[in-house]
Amino acid sequence: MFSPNFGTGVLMFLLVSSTFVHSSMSEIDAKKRYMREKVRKMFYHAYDNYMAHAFPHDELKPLSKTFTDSLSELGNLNLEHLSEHYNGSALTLIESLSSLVILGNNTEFERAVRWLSENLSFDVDVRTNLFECNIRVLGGLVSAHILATDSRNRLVQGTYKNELLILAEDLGRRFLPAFDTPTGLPYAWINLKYGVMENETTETSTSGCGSLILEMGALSQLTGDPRYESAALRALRKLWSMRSSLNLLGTTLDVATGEWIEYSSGIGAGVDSFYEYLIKAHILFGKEELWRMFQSAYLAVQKYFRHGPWYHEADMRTGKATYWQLTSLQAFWPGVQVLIGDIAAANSSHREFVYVWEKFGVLPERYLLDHQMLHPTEKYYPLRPELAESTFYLYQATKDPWYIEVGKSMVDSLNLYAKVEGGFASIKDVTTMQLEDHQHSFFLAETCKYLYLLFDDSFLVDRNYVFTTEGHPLPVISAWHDRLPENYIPTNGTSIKSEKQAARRSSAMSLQVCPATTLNSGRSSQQVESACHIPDAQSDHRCLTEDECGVDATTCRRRSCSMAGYCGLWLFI
Ligand code: DMJ
Repeated sequence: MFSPNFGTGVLMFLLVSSTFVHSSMSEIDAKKRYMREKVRKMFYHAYDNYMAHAFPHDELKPLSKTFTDSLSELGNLNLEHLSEHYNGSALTLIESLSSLVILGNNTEFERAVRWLSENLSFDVDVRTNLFECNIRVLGGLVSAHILATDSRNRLVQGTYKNELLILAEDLGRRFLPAFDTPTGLPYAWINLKYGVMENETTETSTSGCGSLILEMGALSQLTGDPRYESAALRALRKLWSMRSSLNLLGTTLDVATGEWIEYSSGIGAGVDSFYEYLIKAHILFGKEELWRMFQSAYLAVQKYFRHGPWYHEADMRTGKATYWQLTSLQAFWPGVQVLIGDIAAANSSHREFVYVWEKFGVLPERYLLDHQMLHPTEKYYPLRPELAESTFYLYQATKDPWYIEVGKSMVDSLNLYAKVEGGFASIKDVTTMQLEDHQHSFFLAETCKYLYLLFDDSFLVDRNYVFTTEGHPLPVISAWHDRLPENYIPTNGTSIKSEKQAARRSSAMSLQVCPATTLNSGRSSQQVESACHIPDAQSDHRCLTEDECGVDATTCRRRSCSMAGYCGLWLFI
C-alpha cells in the first residue's frame, strides 16, 4: 500500500491559510480585482495570438506561431480536396465566445458571431471525434446563441438572426447518423459530410457516448426537434443498463455489440464527464431518472474508488482496485461534489490536487500513487482547467479566501512557465518545464474562464447556469424541465426529523457515505439514517487506529483505518 507524501504541501497550505486569515475583506476584494485583470490579460494574450497566427484554423501553435486543425482527423480522405477547401472550423474562436461575454467584450463577441454566421460551414469532408465536436463546437454554438439572445447581455443590437442556432442545428443533424447502431450507442467518429465511414471503429469510451445530453438536449429545447435529446438519452440509458451489479461502468466499449472492452475505470480519462453529465443534465432538464442514475453512480464511486481524499481505479465486476493513480483530469470531481453539496469531501480531495500542483509547479497528467512517482510518459500539463474549475466551485460554495490564494498560485505558474511571445504553450514535461507547441482551445473556453470567474463572478449574479464539461454556460430555466424536480426524499430508513440535523446535512449524498452525524440516543424521537450506521470518530474521517472508524451506513460493513490515515471500506490489492 502507499503513503503519499505531500507533507511540504500541507505545510505550505498551513502557512498560506494562516497568513490569509488576517486579510480584511477590502484586501481580499482588491486582490480579486488585481487577479481578475491578470486573467483578462492572459485570455487576450492567448486569444489575440490565435487570431493573429492561427484563425480561422482550429488551434494555435504558440511557439512556431502557426496553426493546427486539431478537430479533424483525416483518415481515408481525399487530401487534395481537403488542403484546398478545408481551413479548419475556427475552433478556438467558437470556444472563446462565451468567455468573451463573461469578460464583457460585446464588440468582439459580435464580430465573432458575424464572421461565423458568414463563413462557418460543416459541409466538409472531415472525420471528427463526436464527443470533442459536441462539447467544443456544438456546446460553444448553443451557449453563444443563448447568450446572444439574452437581453441582459445587450448583444448584437437586433441584427442577430439565430445564425449560431442554425449552424448548431446543421451540426446536430450531422451527428445523428453516428447513433444508428444496433445498441443506440454512437460511434466515436463521424465524417461531417458523409456520416459514418466504412470500416469505422466500433470502439468508444464511456464519456464519449455518455456526455452528449447537455448539448444535444439543449439543441432539442431550442429547435423543438426532439431527435437530438432522444438520441443522447437513449445512448445514456443503454450505457447505464451495461453497469455491473456494483453500479460501476468500464472505460471502453463496443457500440455494435454493447460489450465492455476495458473493465477497469475510475473518475478520470474516458469516464469523467459521464458522471458530470448525469448530475448536470438532471439540474438542466429536471429528470428524476438522471438523478437516480447519478445517485447510484456516485455512491459506487465513493465506495469503490475513493481512498481518503484520492480516487484510484477499480474493476467494474469485482470492485477490486486496479490502478493507483492521480490524474489531472480527476481534479474536476470536487466541482461535481460541490454541486451536490458534499463540500467537506470536495475540499479534502481538492487539497490533494493543490499539494500536487505546489509540488510540481503545475499538475502532471498522471502520478503513480503506489510508486510515489510521475508516470514515465505522462509528465505533461496541457494547461488543463479542472483544478481551476474545482477551485471556482469551492470558492462559490464557501467564500473561503484560501481558494483565491490557490487561484493566484495557478495564475502565477501559468504566466511563469507557459506564457511565450506567441501565446500560452502546453508543458511537455513538468520536471523540466520543457514546452510543447500547442495552445488547446480549452485554455480559452475553460482555464481562463474559471480563473476569471473565481476572481469576478459578476456574470453569475441573479443567473443560474450549468457549465458544460467544456465550460460553456447553459441557463437553468423551468421551461426546459420535464417537470419540477421532486424534493429529495430520503429512503431506506433514512430520515431526518430535527431541523438542527437537517441544517448540518450538506447533501443527500452525505447521508449515505458514512456522514459525520451523531447517533440517536435514549428516547429521542429522531430516526437514525440507517440501522447499522456508526459514524467515524473524526468528522473529516481521519484516523490513527481502527477504533476510530465506524460502520458504513449503506453496506453495514466495518470501516478500517488505511495506512494513509483515513477510514473507509478499503479493498486491498
Ligand atoms: C476538456 O476538453 C473538457 O474539460 C473535457 O471534459 C476533458 N478534457 C478537456 C480539458 O482537460
